[in-house]
Amino acid sequence: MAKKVYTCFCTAVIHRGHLNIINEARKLGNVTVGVLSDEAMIRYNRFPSCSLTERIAAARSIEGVANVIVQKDMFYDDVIAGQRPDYVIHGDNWSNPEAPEYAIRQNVEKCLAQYGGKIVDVPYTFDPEIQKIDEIERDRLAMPEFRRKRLRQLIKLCPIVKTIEAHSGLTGLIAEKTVVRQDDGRLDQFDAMWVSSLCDSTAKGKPDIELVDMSSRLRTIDDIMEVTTKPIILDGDTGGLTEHFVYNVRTLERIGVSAVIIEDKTGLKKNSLFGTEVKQTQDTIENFCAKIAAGKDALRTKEFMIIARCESLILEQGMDDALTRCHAYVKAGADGIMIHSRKKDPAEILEFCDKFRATDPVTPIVVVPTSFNSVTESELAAHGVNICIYANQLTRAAFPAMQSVAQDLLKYHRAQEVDSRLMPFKKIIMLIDNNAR
Ligand code: SPV
Ligand code: MG
Repeated sequence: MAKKVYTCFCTAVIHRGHLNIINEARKLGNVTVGVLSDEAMIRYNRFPSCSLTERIAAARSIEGVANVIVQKDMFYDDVIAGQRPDYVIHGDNWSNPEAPEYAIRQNVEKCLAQYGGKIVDVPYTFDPEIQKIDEIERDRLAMPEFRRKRLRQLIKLCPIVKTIEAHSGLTGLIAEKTVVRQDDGRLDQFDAMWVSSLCDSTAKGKPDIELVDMSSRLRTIDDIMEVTTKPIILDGDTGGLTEHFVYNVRTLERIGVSAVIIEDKTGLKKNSLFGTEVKQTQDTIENFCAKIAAGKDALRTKEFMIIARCESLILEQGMDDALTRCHAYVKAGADGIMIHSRKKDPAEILEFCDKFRATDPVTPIVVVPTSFNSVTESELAAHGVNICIYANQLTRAAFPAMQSVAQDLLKYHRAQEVDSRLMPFKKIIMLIDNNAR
């Protein structure tokens, strides 16, 4: 009987490298291709630039492929248990212990060993043409029409959309490229970026009081967009005057931002983390609803999201006020709500989420666990949260590191003492590749 050969594709475009694997696979037996699901692809590699159905059709169209299935997890356990292939064939790029995929190879080896199956490593095809295809794929994902809708797609696909602050090209690259191997060997990465008013202002040495104007914020967004593909959520502060907001949402929508979050405050906005220590005025429900409705009316796509941020818990107005406001904002057209808290204990936020979800099971909920930082993503997801924003940790990590190096340069009058704390330039260059994305 013909041997069974299995290979998994996590690609939107079939190129010479894949065809080479299929050719090698055919020499060994009947070939089944597993197409990695969207959910697994976004953690493993990058967001798919075409649908699962299209990827399945592409795999089916390859000569010599007998069978196409969907692989739902980046680990092969279920597929191997179901298919019991004699061989799993893969490019040898996963044999390098430093490679993020190495743990996957080890897992496959363990699964196959249970019944005598074997891994076949095919020399990885390094080819400028393949590299070019890969670059074109990434560039496509950076285009406004792909990037803008991606946040809505991620909300559907992910248990929780992990979002990290970015305020420059470099921090954008960290958000884009940081991939870690979890304890269980699976890979993970951030899904989206938050352009924080606090961090964007801080990077410019300015206070977070809506002083950094929209032109400057757009400049920051453009720097990030130049070198990334992941979706962007803009911290839109209060949204400003409604008459200006309607223009600004159109600009953001056109350039490919996915969402703006505006908060229900008026007058000189101060950062929420000051809470009631500084004077802050909450907008009326009517005014804020009118601003949301005007913004929604100005949009030209169904993709861009206007998310309403409620400051009732920050300003100690109580749970009922927070719930009343959020439901009203949704009624006015908000595509999501953000609820914020300054409490160390996440109980207040979780109580809000449970109560909100009791009457609204669908509207996306966003939270920013800066103060209540003991809460985990899975706890938040279990209480109905859709987007978790790590709003300022990169800035707060970089600032003390830079400050202490600056102090020690002054102290020692040479650079040797700080060297062990510095990243070799070679590593930074690897982050900033020629194609930038
Ligand atoms: C920001 O990041 O600018 C925010 C979130 O608005 S917070 O600082 O927590 O208010
Ligand atoms: Mg802000």
